[in-house]
Parts: sequence; C-alpha cells; structure tokens
Amino acid sequence: MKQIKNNEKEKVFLVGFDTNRKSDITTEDNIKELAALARTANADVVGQAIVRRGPINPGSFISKDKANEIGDTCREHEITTIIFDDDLSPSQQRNLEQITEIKVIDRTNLILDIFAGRARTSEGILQVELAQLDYLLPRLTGKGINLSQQVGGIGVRGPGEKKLEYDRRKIRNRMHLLKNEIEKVREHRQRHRQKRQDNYLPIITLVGYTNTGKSTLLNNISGSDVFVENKLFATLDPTTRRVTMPCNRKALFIDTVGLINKLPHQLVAAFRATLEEITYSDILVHVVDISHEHFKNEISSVEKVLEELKVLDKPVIFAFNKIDILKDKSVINKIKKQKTKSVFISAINKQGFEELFKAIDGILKKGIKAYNLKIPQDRNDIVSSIYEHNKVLKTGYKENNVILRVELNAADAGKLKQFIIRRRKKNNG
Ligand SMILES: Nc1nc2c(ncn2[C@@H]2O[C@H](COP(=O)(O)OP(=O)(O)OP(=O)(O)O)[C@@H](O)[C@H]2O)c(=O)[nH]1
Ligand SMILES: [Mg+2]
Repeated sequence: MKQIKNNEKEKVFLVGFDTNRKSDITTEDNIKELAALARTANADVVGQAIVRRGPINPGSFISKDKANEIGDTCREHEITTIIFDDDLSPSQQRNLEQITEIKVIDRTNLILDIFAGRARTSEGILQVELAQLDYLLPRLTGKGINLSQQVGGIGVRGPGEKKLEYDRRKIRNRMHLLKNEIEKVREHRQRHRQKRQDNYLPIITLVGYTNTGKSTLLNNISGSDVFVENKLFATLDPTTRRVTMPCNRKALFIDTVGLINKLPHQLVAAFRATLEEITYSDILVHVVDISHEHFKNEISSVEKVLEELKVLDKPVIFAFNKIDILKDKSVINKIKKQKTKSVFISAINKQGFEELFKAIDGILKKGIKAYNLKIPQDRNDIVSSIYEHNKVLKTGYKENNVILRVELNAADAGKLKQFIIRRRKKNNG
C-alpha cells in the first residue's frame, strides 16, 4: 500500500447511496458538495459512483460486488482514497477497506480533516483534536489500526495525527485532558464576555452555511481583513470587530464558523465553546447565498444547528447575499413576501448595507430610550466612555457641565442614573 505524504494531492473516488427518499436535495447534489469538500482538502476527484440498487448492506454498506467493482476501478486509475457521502460504521469502513484494498473514509472523516487543516487558534486546535479522537476511538480494532492510519493522507491529518500511539487507554486519557483544556478556554472566554457586557455593546453574530460570504461581509462593513476564500470552511474561529454603523450606533460584529448539511456531531459537540458565542448575541444575521440553487435547504441546515444551540428565539435578520450574480431577480420579490426581516445585499460590492444596518438598528432601538445627561467636565472618563459605547444624539455645554442627549438601554440608564436630567412634571394646578 502506497504511503501518502502530507501535501501530496490524493486521487479520490466518491460514492453516494441513493435511498430514494423524497427530498429536494438529490444524491447528485450531495455528491457535488462532497466533491467541493474533497477539493477543499486538496484532493483530486477522479471518479464517482452513485449506488442506486439494493438495500444497505449492514456489513459493507454497499454490496460486496459493487465494492469489488469500485476497488478495481480505483486500482486501475491509481486512486488512493474512496470517500463515502454517508456515515459508515467502524466495521463497515474496515470491511470495505478489506474488499477494495483501498483506504476508505466517510464525509464526517473528511470534514474533520478539513477542520484539522484550518484550525489556527489554540482553542480551535484543541476542539478539532477532541473531535478527531472521538471519531477514531471506536475505529480502533483489537489488532490496532486500520488502513487509513497506515497510509496517511486525508482522514488522519491534523492534531490527532500527532505521534500518539493508537492505544485506547492513551486516547481516552488524552481526550480527558483536552476536555479540561477546552473548559479552561471556555472559562476564560466567559470572563472576557463578562467584561464586554459590563461596557455594553450590542453583539451581532453572522451565521450561515459555509461559503455564503460571512467573512466578506464582516470585512466590508468593518474595513478589516478576515480570511476569505472560495472554499468550504474558510473560517473556524469567531472573529470580532467593532463597527460604527451609519446611525452612529456602535456594535460588535462576530463572524462564525460556516455550517453544513450533515455536520459531524463530534464537531458540533467539540465546537460548543466556539458556537456558544452565538448564544450571547443580541441579533443573528443569517447570511444566505441567494445565488445557490439550494439556498432554501441551506437555510434549513443552518436552522437545525441553531435549534440545537437553542438560539432560535433571538431576533434574526436574513441577509440574502450575492445578489450581484443572481440570475433570476424575481426570487427577491417572492422572498420579500415570505420573510419580513430580510435584506438583499452584495457583500463583495458593498451593496444593500444601508438596509442591513437599518434593520439592525430597528431591532436594537426597541427597549432603548433617549435621555439627557449632565456630566461634570472633570468626569471626562464617563463622557468618553459614553461616546465609545452609546449613540450620542446631541452635545452641548452648560457652565462646567457637558450636556449630552444619548440613547441608552435600561441597564446603562441604571448605571448613569445620577447624571440623568429628570424632567420636572408639569404642574397643571
Ligand atoms: N459574487 C459574489 N461573491 C461573493 C460575495 N460575497 C462573498 N463572495 C465570495 O464567496 C466566497 C466565500 O466568501 P467568504 O466570505 O469566505 O464566505 P464565508 O461565509 O465566510 O465562508 P466560510 O468561512 O467558509 O463559512 C468567496 O470567494 C467570496 O469572494 C458577493 O456578494 N458576491
Ligand atoms: Mg468565513
């Protein structure tokens, strides 16, 4: 069996299984997405097969004959990896490798591999390693390791690949250690969040399917430089940017990891600390690639994860992106009738941002009132903090005081109570 080097372009073969279940997304669509995932993992997709006949074989998922046939094709074309679109059980994976004599991985394994290659921050690296080990553990046989661990390449790259002996006890210990480390990071994040809440700034989180343009949007509303790429899962770790909106209100915008159909449960579990950011936001901006043929299904996939995180009760604005390349513009009017809180943008051309900000401002305004404050001039610290965090409508000076008209939420109004100028009630008598 050929050893695969880390940066070598692997030739891969994709396999889908048509269950004949009625759904808008066909097996072909799933395979198309699987091919995009494979290319993201630096693989060269050489062939594919969609198995349409017969029930699922519990031992080898597809029939032995079909597996043999695929094995022959792969050897003929020097293909080193077969990727199944469906989750394989550890024994199915092993049996398929025995029949085909080729390394076999599944979609989950592939996604884990991409995440492993993308993780940059210490938190991301810990989380990916945990997810990889969680996936690996049930796949260790009594004899030790299966083919994928022997030949290397896609499926075993990244943190989990470290010279860790494939020994169950050692893996369990390592997982325990990782969980503790992740918990520490989580606590640190919580303290940080507390600080952020103390000087209240509204938090707007960009969520959405992978490759819809979340990072492009963040870059173009904040003038920052977050990594953008036409590949899946360009972003893993949440990036936060402070943005002053045209209405002069300041807010924190957070870019998050893109979601995908059939997102491995190991990843959702391991990335809970990262995804938790979403739980603390005031508004979700759900970025949708309206030019994508199946954008409605992508919305549902994202909503499924949001439901799992129990955040669907938060105000959501749908930002339908990439209108610059949308061919059938009539779609826009149809959506407008169905979804009230939707804006249509082109993140790349900075189009439609005004509408987006207006929608955000509209939601934030609720529960916010305008107050007149009188602050002694020597309390410049307070004045600048207000300028920093709140929307100031008017500024003036009177004697040795700064007079501000400013929008405050209830919490901030409480903190600044001593400076609020109370209007005297009119005396009617
Ligand atoms: N035509 C067009 N392309 C866009 C637009 N916004 C983003 N893109 C492109 O879409 C691709 C993905 O953009 P990203 O900003 O990386 O998307 P993302 O949602 O952050 O992706 P992940 O981090 O992978 O979840 C890039 O090639 C962008 O240039 C847009 O408004 N119009
Ligand atoms: Mg991104």
